[in-house]
Amino acid sequence: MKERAEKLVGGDIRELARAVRDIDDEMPHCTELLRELYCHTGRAYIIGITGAPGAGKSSLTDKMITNYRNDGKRVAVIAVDPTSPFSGGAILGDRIRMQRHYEDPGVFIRSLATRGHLGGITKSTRNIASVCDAAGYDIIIIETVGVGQDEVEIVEMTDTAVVVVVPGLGDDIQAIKAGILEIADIFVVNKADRPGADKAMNDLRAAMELDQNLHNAAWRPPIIRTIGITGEGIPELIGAIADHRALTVQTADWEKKKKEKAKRDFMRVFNDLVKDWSLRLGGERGLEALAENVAEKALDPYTAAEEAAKRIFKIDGG
Ligand SMILES: Nc1nc2c(ncn2[C@@H]2O[C@H](COP(=O)(O)OP(=O)(O)OP(=O)(O)O)[C@@H](O)[C@H]2O)c(=O)[nH]1
Ligand SMILES: [Mg+2]
Repeated sequence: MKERAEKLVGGDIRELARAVRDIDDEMPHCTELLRELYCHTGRAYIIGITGAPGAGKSSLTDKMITNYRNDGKRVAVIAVDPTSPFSGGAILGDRIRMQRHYEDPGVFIRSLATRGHLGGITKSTRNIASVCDAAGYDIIIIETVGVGQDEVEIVEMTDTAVVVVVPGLGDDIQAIKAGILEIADIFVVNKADRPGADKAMNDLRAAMELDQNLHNAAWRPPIIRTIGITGEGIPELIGAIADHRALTVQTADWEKKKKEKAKRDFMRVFNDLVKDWSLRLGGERGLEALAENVAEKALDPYTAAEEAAKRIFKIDGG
């Protein structure tokens, strides 16, 4: 495993692809690889691109890659679609949208679809981002659809969160309702070539005006107009990301933020581990059997959860 880790850190792309595949398949030996790689992580800058299906996330990402590549940066893209069990369409779409970059050894693109258990996608995304980080990619772009629970967790692992809305369809309003005002560091109104772009800009501005938390904040999320298919507004977007990065790194609580993130990451790794262990509990006191008992009201969920936890930790509780 040490050898695999060394090759990966040394920039071996085949080793990286293999590691990503193994993580995606939830191979048990991945933990050992991640252990080896951990000390090489923490250098990449992680950008989240979130928005409704078809908002233009991949088109924007494609243009951003070009920009970062011209600047000599290596870029990894992880496209996550938690809403689709297969995501064949999305993956194909990404392939077409970012085609020219697939040949570039300085660019690594990978699409993920939900198939494991709930929350599995978040875990895979986090681990794949770590592996890309260790492999020396300067910029990691994580593309996610919508703002479900999984996405919020994914956004939390990014350094700069970009939220993409499009004119019309009431998307902007929906987005504001879903509480993304809190998670967005930068707003993008994409498809600015379409009618209603001004309205979307104004709606966002108005929503931000109402948000008291934003008034005293050191960073007020800028709203940027883009046209994903032509690349209009991309330099402004890249600039805004750089500004946000500079500001967050400068502020006194950057170190604190990093520590909090590390703590949160650890808690998630712990939770994932416990979840994995609990799913392995079999027999008449196994998780499935306990869940069945709860469903039939033969047992209350509190007692059932305690039963399972006691078995995992081999303690008597209390
Ligand atoms: N008119 C117009 N079309 C755009 C713009 N940006 C992207 N599109 C088109 O919108 C469609 C969806 O673009 P994608 O980049 O695949 O969107 P996405 O958000 O990645 O989509 P999913 O990953 O499937 O959720 C494509 O047909 C794009 O060509 C834009 O600024 N203006
Ligand atoms: Mg896409």
